[in-house]
Amino acid sequence: MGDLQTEEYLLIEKFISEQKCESLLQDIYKYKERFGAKKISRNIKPIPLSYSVIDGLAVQSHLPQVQSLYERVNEFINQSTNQPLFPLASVQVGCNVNITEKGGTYRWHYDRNAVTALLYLNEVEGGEIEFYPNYRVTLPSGKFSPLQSWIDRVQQSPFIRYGFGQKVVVKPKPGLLLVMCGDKCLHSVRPVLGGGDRINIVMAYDVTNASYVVENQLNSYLYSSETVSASDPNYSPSRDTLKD
Ligand SMILES: O=C(O)CCC(=O)C(=O)O
Ligand SMILES: [Fe+2]
Repeated sequence: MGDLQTEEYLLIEKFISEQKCESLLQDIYKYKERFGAKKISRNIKPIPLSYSVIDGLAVQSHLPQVQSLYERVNEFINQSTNQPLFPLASVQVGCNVNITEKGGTYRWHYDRNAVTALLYLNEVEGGEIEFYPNYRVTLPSGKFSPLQSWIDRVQQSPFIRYGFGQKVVVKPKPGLLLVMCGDKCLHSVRPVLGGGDRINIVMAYDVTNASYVVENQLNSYLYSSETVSASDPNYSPSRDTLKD
């Protein structure tokens, strides 16, 4: 097995079997039929954020199979890192199911947390994840400062990405697990072109007691349909959130 410190990211085929994927998909569809999923749509350029999410609170109370995978993947990751990682303190954010319909995409971003595991449950046309492993130039002063936002914006421009980045493209497949340093690895999802909804489980981990300056703003941006400031809080934390 690879080591996350030296490998930059890990890609594990058949982390779970096709039957297990089927069983998870059935649970997810049943949940969605009964309770629905929150549709998130933010018109960002060049790639909008357009998908539906079942958040960690719903996972914890209604999707025990998904919740136990969050724990199993945690154990797996801790075999390949020096520093032990934990589920996020925020249950809502820790483990999500993303459902991306035809035409849906996920904008360029970094995650707030250190390590993210993406478990794909099915295959669709399009919907590839694109990422630049360990691409981010991070300031020692922290991930959420205004200067860091500026660096992130510059690094996200196509010119800098094409010139300096080493892009990896991964096509979703049932049972495929991708583990990456989500806060260092710039990533986005290409449009889903057909073949049904793209469904994956997004599992977030971090060192113990990790806290995020952008927490509240980012949560309403990612998990609610309410109107938030036009800019992306991952990149531009407002003065208010910086005071926390
Ligand atoms: O669905 C994917 O492949 C990536 C999703 C993602 O980056 C996220 O939810 O933070
Ligand atoms: Fe992400």
